[in-house]
Amino acid sequence: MRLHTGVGENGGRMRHLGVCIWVVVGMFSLSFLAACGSEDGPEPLCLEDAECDDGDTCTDDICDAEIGCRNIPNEVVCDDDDPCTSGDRCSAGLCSGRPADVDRDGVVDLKCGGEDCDDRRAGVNPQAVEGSTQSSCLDGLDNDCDGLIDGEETACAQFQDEYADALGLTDNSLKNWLENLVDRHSSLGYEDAKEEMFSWVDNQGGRVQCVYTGEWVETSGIPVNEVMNTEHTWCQSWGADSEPARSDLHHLFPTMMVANSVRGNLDFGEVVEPNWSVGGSLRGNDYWGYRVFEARDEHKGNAARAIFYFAIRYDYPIGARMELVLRDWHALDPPDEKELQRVDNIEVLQGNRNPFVDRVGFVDRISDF
Ligand SMILES: [Ca+2]
Ligand SMILES: [Ca+2]
Ligand SMILES: [Ca+2]
Ligand SMILES: [Ca+2]
Repeated sequence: MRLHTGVGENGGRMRHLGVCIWVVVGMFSLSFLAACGSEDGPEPLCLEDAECDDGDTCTDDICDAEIGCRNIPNEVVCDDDDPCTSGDRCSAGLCSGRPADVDRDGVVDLKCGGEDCDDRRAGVNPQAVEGSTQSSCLDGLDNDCDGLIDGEETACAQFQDEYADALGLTDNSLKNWLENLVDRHSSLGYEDAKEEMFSWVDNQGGRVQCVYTGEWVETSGIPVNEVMNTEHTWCQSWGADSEPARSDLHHLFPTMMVANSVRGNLDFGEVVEPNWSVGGSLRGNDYWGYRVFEARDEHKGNAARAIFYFAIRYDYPIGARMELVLRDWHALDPPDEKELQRVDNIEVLQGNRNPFVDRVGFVDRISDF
């Protein structure tokens, strides 16, 4: 807050006084000078709200010429700079939030002093029961936060499948195990892969949907390239330009030609300044000013799992910035029935599955792709 004397800051008042003095010198008595001075009234203590800025988000700064600056507490959204709070708001002039419970399952995150071992998944916390359902035993997650995963839980012993031998593996040992598993992939070749994708894998009653824009195209086979074509989620220029990667359906998706070229070979990211947007997908700069592509919400997880699969299958690293984003997308948009059906269909065609669709918890057990 600044103090305002009025002296030298009030150009209008000084000019007014100057006019009065000129009149006095030319024609009238000193008593008139006194009258001119009194016309000004008391000096204003401030002139505009900007002068009253106290640098505090939690106050509204208002200039009142008679009282001076007033900084009135408000209740706006703010940021208290504490990663362990959420929903920060101003109250009584201070910014504060609730203890972090990002997934809103009522349990505070482990790293913030609570007991939620996974604050991105509401179904994972100490109150969950691992073993109560088959899916809780076959998701690769420690659903009840007790340190035991799937088949390591006594209650899950009856549910075992082809991933049972990966229990307890992490990082490179898990990567290698998964690479050996997905290696049993027989390539269809590019033309046949596209034909299968448009005519069967992603064909719903004679129509195929663009994964980025949500637009539908009527087709029974490979559509006209200028309308709809094939998105390589792991871009061809990143290493998917040769076989069998080029025709591996686990990372190929139907997209409108325009959306495909807008994505180009951009990294995935969270767009804060969009310069293109259709159907929820965005292109533009991210928070750090990098140009990125953001898939619409219903495809975020699918895109993330396609990238994780490709990195394992063909032994490529994922850039650190994009990997962070994809981990969030993977948790926020878990596999649904449609995605599982797609993996089933592709397994029929090329003989392997995407393990990150089958076991969402595998991603958490690999600290660096
Ligand atoms: Ca929580
Ligand atoms: Ca949780
Ligand atoms: Ca589990
Ligand atoms: Ca457990």
